[in-house]
Amino acid sequence: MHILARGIAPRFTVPALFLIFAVHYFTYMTNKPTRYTITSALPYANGPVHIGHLAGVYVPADIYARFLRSKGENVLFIGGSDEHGVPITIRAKKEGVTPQQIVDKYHVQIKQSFEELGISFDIYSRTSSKIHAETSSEYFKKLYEDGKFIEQTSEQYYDPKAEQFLADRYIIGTCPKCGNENAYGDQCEKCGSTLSPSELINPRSTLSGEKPVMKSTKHWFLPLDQYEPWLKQWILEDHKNWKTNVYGQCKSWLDQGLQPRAVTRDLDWGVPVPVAGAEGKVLYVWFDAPIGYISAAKDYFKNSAIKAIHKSNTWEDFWKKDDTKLVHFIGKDNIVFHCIIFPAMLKAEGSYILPDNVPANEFMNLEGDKISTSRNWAVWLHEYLEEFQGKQDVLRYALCANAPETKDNDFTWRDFQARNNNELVAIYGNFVNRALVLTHKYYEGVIPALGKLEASDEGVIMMLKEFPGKIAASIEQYRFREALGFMMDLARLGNKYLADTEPWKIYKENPERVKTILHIGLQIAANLAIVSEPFIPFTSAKLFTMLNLKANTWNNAGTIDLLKAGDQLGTAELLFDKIEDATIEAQVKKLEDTKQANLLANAEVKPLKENVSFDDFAKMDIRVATIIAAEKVAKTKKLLKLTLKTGIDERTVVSGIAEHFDPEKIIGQQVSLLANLAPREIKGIVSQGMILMAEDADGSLKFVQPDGVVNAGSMIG
Ligand code: B3M
Ligand code: ZN
Repeated sequence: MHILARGIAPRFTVPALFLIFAVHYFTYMTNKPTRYTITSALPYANGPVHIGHLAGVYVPADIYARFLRSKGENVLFIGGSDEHGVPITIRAKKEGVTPQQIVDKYHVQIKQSFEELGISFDIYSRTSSKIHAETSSEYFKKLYEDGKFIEQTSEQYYDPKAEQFLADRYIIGTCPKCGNENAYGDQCEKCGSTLSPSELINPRSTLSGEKPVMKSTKHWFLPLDQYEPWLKQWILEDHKNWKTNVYGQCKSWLDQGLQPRAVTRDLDWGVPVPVAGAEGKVLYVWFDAPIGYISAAKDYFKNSAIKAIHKSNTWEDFWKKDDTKLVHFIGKDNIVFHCIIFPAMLKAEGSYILPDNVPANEFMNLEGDKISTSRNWAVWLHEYLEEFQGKQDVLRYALCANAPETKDNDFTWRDFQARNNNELVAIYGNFVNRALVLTHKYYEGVIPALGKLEASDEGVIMMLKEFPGKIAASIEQYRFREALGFMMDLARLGNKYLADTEPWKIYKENPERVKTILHIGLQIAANLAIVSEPFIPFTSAKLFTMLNLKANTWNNAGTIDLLKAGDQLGTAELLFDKIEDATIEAQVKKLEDTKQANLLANAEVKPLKENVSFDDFAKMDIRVATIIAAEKVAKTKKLLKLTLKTGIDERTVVSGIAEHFDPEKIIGQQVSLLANLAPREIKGIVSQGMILMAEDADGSLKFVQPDGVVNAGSMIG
């Protein structure tokens, strides 16, 4: 009133003031959603989940959801199994079971392992459910009736032997972009290009291995080209704030120009196309799967008790109201589907909101190699949970600390060990343990009162105040690694505070001072319990119990009012323990065994050469020789000059093994020498003979040598 009376009132009319208010209110509303719909990619239910999925999608999504809930926001966090698509039918065929049996098995396994890792879905649904069949079917029908599709009959590959059209992964051939001979009809896994079956060179059916024929079939297409101008505006202009990897991929798709995209397939596994004349056809898996997010919300709200948690909202509030913020968590291979195709579907339907952001991650590699299900090159979640019981948070922490947010990253077991031992144990665990153990020791676990503050206390209290806001800002911008780093900095702050004030040293001479120090230390630990909850929820829960901390949320953090002097703490327990070298070595060994098994399985065995006569063989003089000197041939990469003792002479042999052996280390070794091979000049050196080598599947070389030392010159034959 005062301000109005003094300054503003004379210059602004009432309608103008209202306008200012309305604009502010509007910005407030647009900045601050009323509710959040958070989706995470629906994993195909044809195999277990691995660390790549977790680091890329589920760990960040869960951090985001937990953080928002801690802030008191109204959150619907959606997950579920993607149970359609060709990979599932192929797998079923291979195992001689039905597709339903495959998805039943993996849906249960995946759901359970997510639960054990603490991924806090409100609902984990599935796309083979009745509610999803209805929802996706109605969705298609609406677009169909509104004339949003184009109908096209075209020639497609057909396998006459299997009597089936060859969609997507039923067809393989050579990739036109990179030459990979085993590219799928929808994608080349080697170079990542999205393909259509007609682009494959030398196509073959994965069902019969035969060359397919062309046969005409009718399908429905979503004319993406019609949405191109709108998408260009919506993404390239209105969403410049999207992550650069996401924005960049979208831009490159849009720059290339969009084509109509078939949303139906000739298959017998999926949601039947709900229009006349579409017998034997189902919805394309990438049409029905994202609608799965919507079905999941419906599925969830079927249970009326649920509504209470969500402020009496309905599923529609989470999907159709403008003050709902929709965020899709996905991996980079799903960007086009979530940023271009699904938004076009939503736009075509007309009554749904669009994603506010799609913070896709890049890929997590494993020990320097791309994660691969077919090569079993992965750390599988269900195995981890079994082998590292009670260590869910260590995996969550290591994956977030190393998350592939801006570029592909590498998970190594050594890094995992270091994150645990040097960070969780040495910083977080150590700080909390010191604060609690000392309070138990000096005050029988009763929280001491805060006394007079010194400058160091005030400094720490001031810094503490900044943390919740700083961590929140990073999470809100999907910078989870950075947020995790700040969370750990708070533990560092606590650690340093205790190290600097040394309560254990001054307890005897100054017990009053120690009360203040431990009071503040415990309050920092309580703050840590709150702000670490999104990242390491199991640890946070333990810490809540140990501190006897009452339900407290993000909004209370940043102060030293979380705990009350005089309250009793719970028992102190170690939050983390050291992971020993032997544990890590066992995991590394497991991966090495996998690598070896893959090599053997894929080893190409050379075909047999033509027969030779015994006389031909007998002409060869093969004998044991001992290496007495070895050196690299100057200016070459591959050549070693060997001096061999052959029993009859000492001679020089030039051998192309320099990349495999250290010259100094092979002196004294015995080798097999083809001694009567005609001499040949190599790089100016006369080579008299050739030593025999065995080449392993991985290209490594080994000497062919007697299994014990024999006289140089001993004949082989
Ligand atoms: N099933 C694809 C994938 O795992 C997938 C995602 C669907 S999200 C709607 O890459
Ligand atoms: Zn390729």
